[in-house]
Amino acid sequence: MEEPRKTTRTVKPANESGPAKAAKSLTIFLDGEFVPEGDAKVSVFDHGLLYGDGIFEGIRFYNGGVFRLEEHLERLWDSARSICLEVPMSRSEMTEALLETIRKNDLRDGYIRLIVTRGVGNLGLNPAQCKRPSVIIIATTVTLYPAEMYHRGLTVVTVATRRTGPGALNPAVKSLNYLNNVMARIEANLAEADEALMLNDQGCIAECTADNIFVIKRGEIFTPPITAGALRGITRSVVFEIAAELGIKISETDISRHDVFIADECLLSGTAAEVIPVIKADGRVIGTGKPGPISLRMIARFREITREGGTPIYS
Ligand code: PXG
Repeated sequence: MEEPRKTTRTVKPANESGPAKAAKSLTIFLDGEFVPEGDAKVSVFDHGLLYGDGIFEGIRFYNGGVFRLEEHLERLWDSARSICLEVPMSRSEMTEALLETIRKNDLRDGYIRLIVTRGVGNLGLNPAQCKRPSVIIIATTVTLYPAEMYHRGLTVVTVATRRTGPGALNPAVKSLNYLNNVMARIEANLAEADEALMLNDQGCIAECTADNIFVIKRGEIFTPPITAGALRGITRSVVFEIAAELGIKISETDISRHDVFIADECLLSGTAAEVIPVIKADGRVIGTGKPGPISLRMIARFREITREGGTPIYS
């Protein structure tokens, strides 16, 4: 019998990532100051904690350069505008704070979590009571899925928890309110799958809990449109660029579970997961059961692109 596969997605603090960094505490940017992680604390009256009222970005840096920083900041500001939150810094101040946080932690490759909460208010949910949003920046190392998962591929299951519809909370807003996705993640864990396929209210596939999805059929790539309930993933946009560069047709279209079952190949994209193949969905083997040729080319090119350029951290 096949061993149940452990789910391995974690973004660990640097001090858990290996003996070399074991003693090092992270330096966190918190409301304009750099503080040791032990002192980086927010109020119990912060509405980010009380109500999930806030927004965030997960950003990677590779080889001393921040990957697609402008796109991430643009999405952060869009999320802020959508929820009537004013980011208490300019874009250039944010960029400098972010780069300085990485420098203070002496990192060249890693992951940034940028969070803007509504800030301290009272116990009522009215954000008008909150005087000033809080900005938190954590720069750390990142633990990927183990390298073998990129060769072997992931398993996914469709979960009963539907992706929040745009009429409730638009999934394009990268808010601190991830309970919808957390519920889906719990279902995937219970089913011992690596990720959860989330459907929208119409029963079409929206995305996974922290990744966008692509299916490949007869040499073409298909992905759900943003209107199906997907986040406008930055990694997703890189997949579009690579497809164009490789001359592979890519289009946005509604995708059903059936389309995944009969696909030749399937891929997920996300900042932490990068581009990773899926080889099983709801117990059905996808294609040959091994990452296919387009997936492998996509992953290889993605790796190259991440190492070229990016916003320089140290010059
Ligand atoms: N869909 C959702 C719902 C997401 O939260 C993506 C797609 C991929 O977007 P990007 O821009 O990263 O290509 C996300 C990404 C993580 C993590 O650690 C990522 C996200 C949220 C929470 C954790 O991978 N967002």
